[in-house]
Amino acid sequence: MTFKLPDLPYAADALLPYMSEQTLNIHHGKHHKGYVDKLNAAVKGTDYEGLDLLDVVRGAHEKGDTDVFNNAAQAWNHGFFWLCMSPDRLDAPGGKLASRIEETFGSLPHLRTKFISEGMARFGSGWVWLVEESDGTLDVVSTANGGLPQAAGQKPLLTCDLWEHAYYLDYQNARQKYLEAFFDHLADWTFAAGCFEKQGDPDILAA
Ligand code: MN3
Repeated sequence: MTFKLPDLPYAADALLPYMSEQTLNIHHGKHHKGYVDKLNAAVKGTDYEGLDLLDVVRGAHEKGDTDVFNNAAQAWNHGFFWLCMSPDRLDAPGGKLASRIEETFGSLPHLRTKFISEGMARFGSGWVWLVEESDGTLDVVSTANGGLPQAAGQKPLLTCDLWEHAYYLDYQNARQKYLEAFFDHLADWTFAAGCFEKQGDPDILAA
């Protein structure tokens, strides 16, 4: 069994004008595919072969298998990231996630400020996440490189890719403009609310 590159859940031009077709094609077809291909090469003939992607991530994290971890985590992170955006998004979350955001951050604009500032504060490559802690409270965290919140026992609800390959063609060095566009025009609150309401890890193959 080998890991497969999941299809984008929308057309490559569906996120215009906030994310270009060129960015999505290169990001998905070259970067994401590269992580999947390198992961398949790295697990071939090892105990990781045949495991679910997140089990590979967890096992490699525990054993300190850096190459397997980096590629498995990046394969998972990108599959999750595509689902965190939608051309048919709602401007705000509903249901239980909406009330938990108010309880934790005070309001959606306060979460927005925290999400963007956390994304700006991450030096170099990584990811910014809205997560649920094990006690049910929410937080905004960032991880370096391929890191993901499950490694810290947190459940991811929403993420934005902070690697330059995610935004450089469209925003050049203006990471803040990219983060603002993600939060205001791309973030799929329906998906985040679904992750929040479901038990267990978000299923990146569910779309
Ligand atoms: Mn990326």
